[in-house]
Amino acid sequence: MPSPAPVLARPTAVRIELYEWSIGIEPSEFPAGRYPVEVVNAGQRVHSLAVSGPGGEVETRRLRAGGSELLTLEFRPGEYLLWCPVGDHRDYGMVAYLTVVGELPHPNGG
Ligand SMILES: [Cu+2]
Repeated sequence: MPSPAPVLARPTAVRIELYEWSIGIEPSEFPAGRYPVEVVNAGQRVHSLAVSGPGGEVETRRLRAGGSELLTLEFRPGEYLLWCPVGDHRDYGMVAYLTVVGELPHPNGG
């Protein structure tokens, strides 16, 4: 018997770190739902974060080194693209993907 597919844990929050020159996401794969997203500039330069996916597109303000912004995003199933829209940072490697699986929970919890 094949073992059942692992069930991804529902995170309490998603943490995204920006630095030169990449983007760290923890976790980078999780079930659909609405989560707080903490975006932290862990680098030395000014960065910001743009997120594009099935739910639309959002962008943080520009964050100085050490700055952060808390977003609450509704993640729908599918692939999300994340990048830093400051200057040419995306070309330098500040681009990442995350995967959202499953279905959105029913609004009434059913
Ligand atoms: Cu940047």
